[in-house]
Amino acid sequence: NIASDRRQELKDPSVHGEETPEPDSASIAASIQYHAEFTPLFSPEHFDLPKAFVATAESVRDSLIINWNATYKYYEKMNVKQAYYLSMEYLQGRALLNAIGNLELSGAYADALRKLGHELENVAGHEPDAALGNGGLGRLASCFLDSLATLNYPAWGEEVAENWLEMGNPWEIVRNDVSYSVKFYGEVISKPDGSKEWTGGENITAVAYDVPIPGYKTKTTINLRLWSTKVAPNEFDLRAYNDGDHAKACAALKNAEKICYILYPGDESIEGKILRLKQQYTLCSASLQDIIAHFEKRSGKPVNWEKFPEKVAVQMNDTHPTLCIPELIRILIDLKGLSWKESWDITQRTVAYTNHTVLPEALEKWSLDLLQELLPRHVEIIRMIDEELIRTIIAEYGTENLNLLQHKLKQMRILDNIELPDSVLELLVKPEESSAVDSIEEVEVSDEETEPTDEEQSEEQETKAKDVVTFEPDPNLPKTVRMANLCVVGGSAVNGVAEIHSEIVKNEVFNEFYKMWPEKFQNKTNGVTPRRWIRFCNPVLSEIITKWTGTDDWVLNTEKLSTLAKFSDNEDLQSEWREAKRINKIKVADFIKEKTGYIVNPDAMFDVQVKRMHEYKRQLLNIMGIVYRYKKMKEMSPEERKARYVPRVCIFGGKAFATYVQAKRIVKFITDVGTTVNHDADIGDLLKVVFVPDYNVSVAEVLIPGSELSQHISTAGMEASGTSNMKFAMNGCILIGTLDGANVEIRQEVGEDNFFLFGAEAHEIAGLRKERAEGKFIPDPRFEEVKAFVRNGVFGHYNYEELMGSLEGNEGYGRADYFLVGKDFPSYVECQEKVDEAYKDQKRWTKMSILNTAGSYKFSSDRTIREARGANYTDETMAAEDQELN
Ligand code: B1H
Repeated sequence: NIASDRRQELKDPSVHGEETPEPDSASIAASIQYHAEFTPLFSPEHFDLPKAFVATAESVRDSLIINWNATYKYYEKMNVKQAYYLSMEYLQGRALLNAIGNLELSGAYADALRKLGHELENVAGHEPDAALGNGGLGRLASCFLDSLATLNYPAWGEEVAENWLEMGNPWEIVRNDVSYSVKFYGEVISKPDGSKEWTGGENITAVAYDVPIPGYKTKTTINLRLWSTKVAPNEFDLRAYNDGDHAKACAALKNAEKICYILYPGDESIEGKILRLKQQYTLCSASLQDIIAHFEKRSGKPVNWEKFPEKVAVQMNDTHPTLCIPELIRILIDLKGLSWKESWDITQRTVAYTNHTVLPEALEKWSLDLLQELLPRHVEIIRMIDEELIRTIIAEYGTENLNLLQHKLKQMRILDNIELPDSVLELLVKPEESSAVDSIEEVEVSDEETEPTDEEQSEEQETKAKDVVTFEPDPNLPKTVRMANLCVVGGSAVNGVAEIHSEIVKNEVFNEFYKMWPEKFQNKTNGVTPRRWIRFCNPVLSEIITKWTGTDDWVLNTEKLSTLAKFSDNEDLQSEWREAKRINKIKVADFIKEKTGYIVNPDAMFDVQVKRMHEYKRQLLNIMGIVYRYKKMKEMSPEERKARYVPRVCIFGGKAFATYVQAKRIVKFITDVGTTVNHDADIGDLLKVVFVPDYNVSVAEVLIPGSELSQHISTAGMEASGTSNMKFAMNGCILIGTLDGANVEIRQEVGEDNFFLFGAEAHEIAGLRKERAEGKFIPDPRFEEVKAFVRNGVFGHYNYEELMGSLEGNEGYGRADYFLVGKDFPSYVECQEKVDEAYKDQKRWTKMSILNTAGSYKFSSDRTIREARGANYTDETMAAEDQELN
């Protein structure tokens, strides 16, 4: 196919005009020296490591800029459809080794730096970890950029930047000529010709900072555009300044800049909420203005707006960039003069939405009042979209059965608990019947999204005869805007991130929408880049894989990994495989010593759970299991202990959201258990418990290659996908986990025998919670024993009542063991005993490990991106492009 062949041309340097000579170590050394001298960020005295890092990064950046300019020149020439990935988060991690690895210049850079007196590895270690995100959602965005560049697809990432670097960032390039004004507050004025103008308020300027993203073994280098905020030119109050009121004069300055001070403000306070909303809107407004300006430039005059969805695709990474829907409509109507109908149609065809969570508390809702104040014009537009939706629902279900209609509206409307527009009310009530619709009564529809939405049951609910129906809002409930509903309605597609998750999205969370628009719903199982997550973070294993698969082609075509399976019993491979793991474990042991002071034995099993701290991820189940193990060990004779247990190092890591108290209690509990167990002379190397501080991408790159058992133990149905599970499997770790998220597919691929499965399944959870709530759950005695042990103060006298109580549902602890730690505890500890058994047989364990790497090939983000492109970049799009070019 011609268009895709053209994409491939980018790999060929000749398409970029003059051949640039491949740099050698001498020219690289000269370039590094040049940057140390002429583009310094430090004083000139010593060429020490921080300085060597910056100068090296600047020299790499030069190479990237050449490819990057060529890439976009080519995309302009071809006038390709461009994908924009809008994300509030990118967890890029370090870039240096990744970039020179992609450029295939690792050897040359190592030589060059050696000439200058440094080791590449040490220089690279001085790069700060770019953590513009929280967890999986942000890291996924970064893996996608890597795959998009590697596969030579025209794409562009956008986000608002946190002001995260104290030393300056050698990778980003400020574009002072690319800036847009972003407005907050103000008012909407209706003009005589019927058009609207949003004026006044507070204006800030968003400035573009670009970061080049290189692909692997290709010249294609795409862009990550970060938006920084500064005060708008006429907002600085010079008169106040001159009059000596510096505080007043500087207020606008601070106000603009604080949007980028922190990644995610704690949102308990109203100030935190406003700041977060400003961040989201800044991303959406600056990006949409930028995307539209670029489209207009390419389109020439007069602009053919009809073509917009053929040239632009906007993918929203969760609901955080939802405001790009009303923002696109606002620009098209208010600034470009299109009609509502045209603008709404263009928007729906341009935008698509990825859902990453089904947790009710994580589905974003904004207070209508807050939105109204900050973005009054957008609220008008959202009301129009809501009305459009209501009309669609009425067209679909009629007005005969008002109970049914009320139920549908309650589930689907974007505006929650807000009166129907008058024009709609008129449709519902024939004048003589008007009294039937004014009394207030709640229809009995449960909001519990985890409840089984058995088809029959829900149909029955919908049609349950009711005497009176009301469409009036409840004055006691808040008026909110449901961002996920807006995304589903405003976009052309909705996807979940693993098969089981996409099923839950269709059958539970957005079931009403699914019934109306089944064709909108898709699955795109997550993936991770095999460059960063095998090739670069695990060079020893990579060498073995290349040797045994006969080529290094697996880095691009991970299907080749599956050929390892046929050697899984081979003794030579097995011993090389174990040796590689040991080398990586020693690195982990050194790292633990450096960060925590604990000394761990590299011959023990390394058992790891690293991820955001969250109750549904059940770090609490893991640590309760460890406490059980510890208690049993203490009850045994030394001989029995030794015979029964495999020495283990249990490693935890992860951050909690700033205001998440329960998550922090769990961290405290883990470190307290570590303090007791690690100093217990009876136990010695048989059990160590370590909490690694400051978990981030760089820490993951050390821990994952050196892990053996990896825990993915969320309450079934709650983890949308997980992505570290994929990274661990790729690196030959064996997973212990529930049937949740991508675990389900990983187990399918690596084989049941090579996955430690336990716990209740997703379809059982609602019933089990009900049983708990009714007091019918009988806890396992082993679980009772562990709680009592903790309460006895074995791990110190921190108030463990809050934690233990939450597992019982005592008065005052809210949802009784909502995450079912108690329920899954027995099957978890029994499964852990099987893990010990398996580990004792090192041949068996190594085979399982090899089969995990071999079976992980599906989880490359290249596969995810190819699937997404298949859905988006249709044959028609390509045919249109080809026609345009001919
Ligand atoms: C995921 C989030 C998330 N889902 C709100 N949702 C945030 C929600 O700052 N916020 O407000 C930040 C992040 N993150 C994760 O996405 C899922 O829990 C994982 O299961 C999934 O693998 C990952 C990528 O799809």
